Amino acid sequence: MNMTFRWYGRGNDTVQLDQVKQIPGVKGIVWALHHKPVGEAWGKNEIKSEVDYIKSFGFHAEVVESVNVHEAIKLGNQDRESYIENYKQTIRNLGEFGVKVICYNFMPIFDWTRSDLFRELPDGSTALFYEKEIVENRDPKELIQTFSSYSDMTLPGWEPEKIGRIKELFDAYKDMTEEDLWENLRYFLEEILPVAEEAGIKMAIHPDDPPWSIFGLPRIMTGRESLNKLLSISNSPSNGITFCTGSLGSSRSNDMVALSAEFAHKSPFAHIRNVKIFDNGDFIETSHLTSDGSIDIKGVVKELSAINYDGYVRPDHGRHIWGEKCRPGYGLYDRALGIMHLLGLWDAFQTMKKENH
Ligand code: DNO
Repeated sequence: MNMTFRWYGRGNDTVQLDQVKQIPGVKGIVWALHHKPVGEAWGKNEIKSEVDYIKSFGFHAEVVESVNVHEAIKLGNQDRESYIENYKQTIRNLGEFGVKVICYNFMPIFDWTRSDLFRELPDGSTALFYEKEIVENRDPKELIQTFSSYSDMTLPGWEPEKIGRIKELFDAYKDMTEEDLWENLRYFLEEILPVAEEAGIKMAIHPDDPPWSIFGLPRIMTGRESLNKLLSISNSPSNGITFCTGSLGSSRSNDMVALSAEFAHKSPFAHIRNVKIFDNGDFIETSHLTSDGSIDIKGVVKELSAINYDGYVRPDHGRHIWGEKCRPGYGLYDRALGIMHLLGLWDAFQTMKKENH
């Protein structure tokens, strides 16, 4: 496995790359041009500048998370064509600078959703929390306002420009069914996959987080059935999955060890993190340790080791520990602990495999 670390860019992250450099085993930085408005093509000069900077620390810059998909494409609007053209241009430009994987998602309006960014855990640290009751009864506008005004660092997926358009967006999705959304995803993929193949890039769809419908909006990347359906759209080697244990795993109906066995080989990128699910369906993010949450992280890494997984992996959201002030879920300390845990498991499983041969 090719260990990576997500970073939000110069002046846009509390974590610096010389700090990441001191985490053992990290080979690459997962990046994006976070200042680009969704839908605009990424230019070569701006890509080069970011890639050069990342490489100057000795990291590779082969994974981009995310190139976000404009709502017009998800809605299947007439003006989707120009946004798809821009997306293709971005793919080509990223390919020129050695990018191998692009993570994207197809969630209407909202990306990842939580009710609380700093819920206290029993050990005094804080983490992202999802309280069903609150999310289901809250006005989505209020939620978006809270999250987008959290700090001067925009949370990905909660860009303030959405606030002004929220009513218009909800109206646009009013009659959309899951089938319609699938159809728009299929259309998008059929357009972009040949371009991605030519550019040597794998597209890796991120599952919905949480993997169920919120605010009455359709959500389609939710579990085993949807992953199979996605793969059935095209057998292009560029049609892949971002295997996110925490997103899929916040639903009890998803057995993450079984899903790793089935889908790891179609997942060029994996996000590995743990969540603890409560009896009423609420969930909180925890440390990466299996015993701290509801997901068998050890079992997932064992499956990855079984196929000598050579895709990119990153620890996902960590807790906020030791008083660190950071982007919610994206501090240095707990993700560094997560990396050491994942690499420790990996080393142990790989060694056992060799000894058994
Ligand atoms: C949240 C992330 C998501 C993810 C996108 C991928 O922390 O897991 O925002 O990057 O959904 O497109």
